[in-house]
Amino acid sequence: MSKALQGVRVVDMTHVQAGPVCTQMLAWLGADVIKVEPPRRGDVTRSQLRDIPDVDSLYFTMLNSNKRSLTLDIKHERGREILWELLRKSDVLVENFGPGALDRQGITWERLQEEAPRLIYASIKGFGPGSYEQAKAYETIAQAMGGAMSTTGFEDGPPTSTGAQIGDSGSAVHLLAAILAALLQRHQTGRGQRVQIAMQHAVLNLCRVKIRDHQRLQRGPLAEYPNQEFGHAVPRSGNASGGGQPGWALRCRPGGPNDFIYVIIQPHVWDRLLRQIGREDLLQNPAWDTPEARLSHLDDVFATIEAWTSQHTKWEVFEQFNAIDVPCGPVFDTGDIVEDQSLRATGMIVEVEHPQRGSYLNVGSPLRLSDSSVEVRRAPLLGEHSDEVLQEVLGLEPQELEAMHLQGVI
Ligand code: CAO
Repeated sequence: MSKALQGVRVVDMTHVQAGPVCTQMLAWLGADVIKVEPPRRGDVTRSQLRDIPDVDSLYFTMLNSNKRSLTLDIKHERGREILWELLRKSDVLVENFGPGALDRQGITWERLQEEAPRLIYASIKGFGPGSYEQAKAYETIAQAMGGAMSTTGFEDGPPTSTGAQIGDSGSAVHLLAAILAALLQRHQTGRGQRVQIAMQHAVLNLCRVKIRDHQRLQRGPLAEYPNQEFGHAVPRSGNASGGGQPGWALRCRPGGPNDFIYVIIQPHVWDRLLRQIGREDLLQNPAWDTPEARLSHLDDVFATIEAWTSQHTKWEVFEQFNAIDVPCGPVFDTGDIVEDQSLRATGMIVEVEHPQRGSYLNVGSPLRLSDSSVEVRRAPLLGEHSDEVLQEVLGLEPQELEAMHLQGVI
């Protein structure tokens, strides 16, 4: 079967999380992703959070599948020459170094347009042009500055980061969309273009509803929030749904840290819900009957449902509430995720063989295309494809490769 991005060559100068997640998706879609890494050390994540001594970490292997690895010292003159040759023969360059890192090596947008006019030059930085432009950024910094942290957590606790990597992986998804659009536009114009994503912007894009609520707040308290007091900014609202229908995480049996189910109250299934939890006595009670009436005592409403859910496991509640069409979701802990049969069966959790670590689990591709299937292949070892890539793409001779190995260029 052909792949959506077959024939697209990507020079992947990404590191850590944000960039690699984007190029991993390009690779899943069939692009030839050549990860260019500093010789000897490679992407810093190869050796971060190692669980097995001297073996590429899961941090690296889970973010770099389906790629080829080329070691190349871009601070060495010959290394930079090789990089330029590669860029002239490629479609996309992706990088997420700190501000100015590639410029310092003479790899500028101006020169790229001259040397490789069809190349799409894609970057992730912490921030867009302006006051914060020169600052480096990591996941939680983007969460802090994009509006996520101040709105996450409980009212009486500190700003909280979310486990979902919306700063890094969230930026990666935005960058993917932008690169694909640029590839499409190149069909019309014949030209590449500069593609940039700021992590702060990506997080803010994901916090859109909180800015909606900020503006609503200027006209009065937010009735659907569980909070009693409101200041000038949107408060942390714990597990409130944030949408038009109220929701909350409710305790289940046996009461472990993740024995919770998230339940949303849709008005048209409210009666069924009351019957299911044995509270027919509340049917037609004016204080409980309409969404507006319930809004003023949501704590009480959810405590009433919880009195029933806490007698059942989250799986039992899921089954019984689904049977009556009540939207709900058990809180999956990471053990639940990796053992879930439907996630395994649909390829969202896949087992991959690795020559150094044996088998490991990877999160598969959520991108489902009927004409471009994804087979997750293990991440490359450092420099595993250096000779292969330089021979195949640039036609370098074995003697030249040997000399470059000796000089430490590759
Ligand atoms: N050969 C030789 N040198 C190489 C190389 C290669 N193949 N690839 C990269 N390098 C060098 C760069 O030239 C640069 O060197 P200089 O600093 O001397 O110019 C250096 O490696 C990388 O610099 P950096 O600023 O990117 O690295 P850092 O560890 O200090 O900062 C980070 C890391 C993530 C904070 C920074 O890269 C950043 O802000 N990136 C943009 C935002 C981002 O993507 N953050 C997501 C991080 S994931 O949580």
